[in-house]
Amino acid sequence: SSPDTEGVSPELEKAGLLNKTKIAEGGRKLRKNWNPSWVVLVGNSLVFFKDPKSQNPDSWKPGNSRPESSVDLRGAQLQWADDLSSRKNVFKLRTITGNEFLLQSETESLIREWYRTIQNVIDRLVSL
Ligand code: I3S
Repeated sequence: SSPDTEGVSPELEKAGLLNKTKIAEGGRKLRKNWNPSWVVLVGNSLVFFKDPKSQNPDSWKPGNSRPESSVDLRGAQLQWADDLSSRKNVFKLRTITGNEFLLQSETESLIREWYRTIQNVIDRLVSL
């Protein structure tokens, strides 16, 4: 975990602000709607918050604020997706249930770090 989130919880892997759009629900294509999202990687889940007031490392704790949605990373797939957007630094997350999200940052190092960390969790879940 990064220095600013260390010590919060052994389960909290990463938290930060990314641009997000959902592009499919259960395999059915959706119209894009990009929005900034506070993204929290905790345990087996990627949790999204849209409330700017909830943008802090304690956000994910039960009862602290209500997530917009949450994604189970077991069986999920990641791939770089610069072909799916005019934006740079974009990757696609596909869940086992066929929900698809694009996540993006203007900062290449930051999005690479997110990709690497989420992939590590996905890989860890495969071997459980
Ligand atoms: O992949 P697309 O359809 O070209 O994505 C763009 C559109 O969804 C656009 O919305 P409308 O067509 O509803 O106006 C969005 O505003 C754009 O952000 C989408 O493209 P990018 O390249 O930003 O992912």
